Amino acid sequence: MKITSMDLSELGLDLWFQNQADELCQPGQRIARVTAVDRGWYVVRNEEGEVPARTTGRFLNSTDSTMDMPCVGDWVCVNYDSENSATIHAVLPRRSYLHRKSAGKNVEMQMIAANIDVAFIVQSCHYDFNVARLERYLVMAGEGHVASVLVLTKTDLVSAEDLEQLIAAIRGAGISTRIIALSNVTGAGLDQVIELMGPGKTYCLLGSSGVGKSTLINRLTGQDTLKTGTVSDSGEGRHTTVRRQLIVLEQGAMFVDTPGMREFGLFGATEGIGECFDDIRELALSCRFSNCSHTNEPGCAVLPAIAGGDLPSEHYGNYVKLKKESDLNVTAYAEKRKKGKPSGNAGHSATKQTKKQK
Ligand SMILES: Nc1nc2c(ncn2[C@@H]2O[C@H](COP(=O)(O)OP(=O)(O)OP(=O)(O)O)[C@@H](O)[C@H]2O)c(=O)[nH]1
Ligand SMILES: [Mg+2]
Ligand SMILES: [Zn+2]
Repeated sequence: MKITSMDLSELGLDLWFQNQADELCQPGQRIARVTAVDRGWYVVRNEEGEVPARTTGRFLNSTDSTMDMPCVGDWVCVNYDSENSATIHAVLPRRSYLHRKSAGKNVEMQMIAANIDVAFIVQSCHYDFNVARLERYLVMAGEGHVASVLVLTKTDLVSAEDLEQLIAAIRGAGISTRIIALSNVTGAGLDQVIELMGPGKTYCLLGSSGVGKSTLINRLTGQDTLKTGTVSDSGEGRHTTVRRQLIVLEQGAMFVDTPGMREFGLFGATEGIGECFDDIRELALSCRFSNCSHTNEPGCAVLPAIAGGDLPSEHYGNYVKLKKESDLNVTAYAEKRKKGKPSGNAGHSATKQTKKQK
């Protein structure tokens, strides 16, 4: 059915999603965007405002993976049951997504957010900084077709020299992603975030607890929209943010705040790894054997680059580690599904699930 949605463009709706909606939404249903998720409850927003929503039993029966469930940023077909409640009937295919394997041995896959234009990968200059973890986030974003910007917060707590060293460590690892260093306290660097924001665009903040994700959004809204929490003496956050939430700023940009996560796994991230480690990918093209493992093969182009200092060995080590982990998790997940215990899906399968509903 045809749905007019001029105003929804301010929430990020464009022709691509509109076409999916025309196909998937049934007569009487409308398009809305999921702006919050909290244990089985949702909040959806359209041109008129936000209302709480639930999924239908039929929708639940048609999903076979936690990743098919609506997540923040999703576009959905909804019925407005009354002025202040709605039911979700279908999730439109995702153009981009952020997903992860939760920490630990279990193979649980989880959607973090959907239809994100840019991921702000946030680390604090004070205690939290870790290049290998930055790379892990970069791979996750690249895999889901989300562009990345690195944000270093709390510059007010370190010296200019310390900050320079952190940036040098990032560049030294071969990461060329844009870096914004800022202080939520003094406001220095915030203009660079504001400059980057575009109307109708959706940004997602990712990073450990306590790095200042919610504080940054509060700075941008100019109000205490979100709850923030103090950190321990060692800089550890207290997991103040507990739900994922999409905030629409007055300037027109949208921000997804997420609960802090320190450990998370990757799965099926071959494309994201290739993108983040494109220096290694490029070198490997010159290896004599196309299936070179870069461990002991003759004619390997990667090993001499490491030996010669052109390729930082930590950067390479992290590449090997992430690749192995991602492949292992895909295998473990496939095994689990074979045993008939579905709980996630190694792709963004909203397409499959919504098609099935038709
Ligand atoms: N000095 C300094 N403190 C900051 C800065 N940004 C945030 N903080 C403080 O750091 C603490 C944690 O900030 P939050 O915004 O709650 O951190 P968060 O990343 O949202 O944490 P979670 O919700 O737990 O994931 C708060 O006490 C903030 O006031 C900054 O740039 N400089
Ligand atoms: Mg927070
Ligand atoms: Zn090689």
